[in-house]
Amino acid sequence: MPEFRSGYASIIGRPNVGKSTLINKLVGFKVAITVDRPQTTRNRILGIRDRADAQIVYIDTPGIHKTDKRIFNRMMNRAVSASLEDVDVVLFLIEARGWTEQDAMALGVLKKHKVPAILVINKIDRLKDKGRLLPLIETVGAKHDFIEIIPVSAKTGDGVDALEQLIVQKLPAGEPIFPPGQITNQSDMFFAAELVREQLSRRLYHELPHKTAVMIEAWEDTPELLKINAVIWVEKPGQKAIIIGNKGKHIKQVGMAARKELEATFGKKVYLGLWVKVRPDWSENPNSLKDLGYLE
Ligand SMILES: Nc1nc2c(ncn2[C@@H]2O[C@H](COP(=O)(O)OP(=O)(O)OP(=O)(O)O)[C@@H](O)[C@H]2O)c(=O)[nH]1
Ligand SMILES: [Mg+2]
Repeated sequence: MPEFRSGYASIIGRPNVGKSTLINKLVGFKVAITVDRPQTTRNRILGIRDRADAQIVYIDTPGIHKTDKRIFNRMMNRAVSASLEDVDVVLFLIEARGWTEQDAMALGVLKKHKVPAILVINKIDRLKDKGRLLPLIETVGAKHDFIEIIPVSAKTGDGVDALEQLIVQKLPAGEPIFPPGQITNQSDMFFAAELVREQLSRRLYHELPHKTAVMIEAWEDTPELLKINAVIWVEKPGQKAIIIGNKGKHIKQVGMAARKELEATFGKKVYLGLWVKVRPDWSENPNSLKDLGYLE
């Protein structure tokens, strides 16, 4: 019998490259929400994968973006840096369609940490001409001393088993870090709030500002029914009107879709009450960020 291995693998890269989609595929369960817009993930999320020969603790992180003075943006980039400390391997994600300025900035963050990194080229399902992969591998491979380069599709799962195999080889021998069977470090309440935020972002993609948050205010769990009251925070009154929509149309759609997701996740009937509240500058208020579970 080969020795059991265990360790941490961080997933980093610019916003929207597919980090959260990849962690879900690698873990085999949905642990992170995914939306086709940048800056969806706001904090570090663990996804734990148990194999017969290894336990891999994946860390999903917010997309690396230009830092400014705003607490909210700094908080996200800090979550990335924290995810590069004491990990065994990093998955550095880019998209198959090419290298961008934002990728260069993300690589700059990786370079500040002495940690072995695998270059993962994602979204290869979208690539019509596979011949473009080789030149990309060559140019990006020259920018950093990656230990491996692997093309995948987080969406279809193409290449993901091979990636997992590579990761396991980079882990040290050791006992499981988490009790086998534990999938994530997030609380049910935090994940429920994330599921509401996911539906909100997906449905109001064009209209919605980035600065919305979801706060669970009441949580009552019985064997038959999970009762949740949640408040959507926005920063301006106009944003509240958009989320509610004409005769409550938008918020009803979001509520219905989120309830379905919640019922599938928790395996029981769910009542979901949603309210919208204006809370100016919540994203610049450390106490709010703590209440929302974004600041550790
Ligand atoms: N076609 C295709 N789409 C993908 C793939 N991986 C991710 N996507 C899509 O890309 C979009 C962004 O995916 P996310 O997983 O949320 O990206 P992220 O890197 O976590 O984004 P942030 O959290 O904002 O940094 C979503 O619409 C995904 O469905 C892939 O392999 N192929
Ligand atoms: Mg994400």
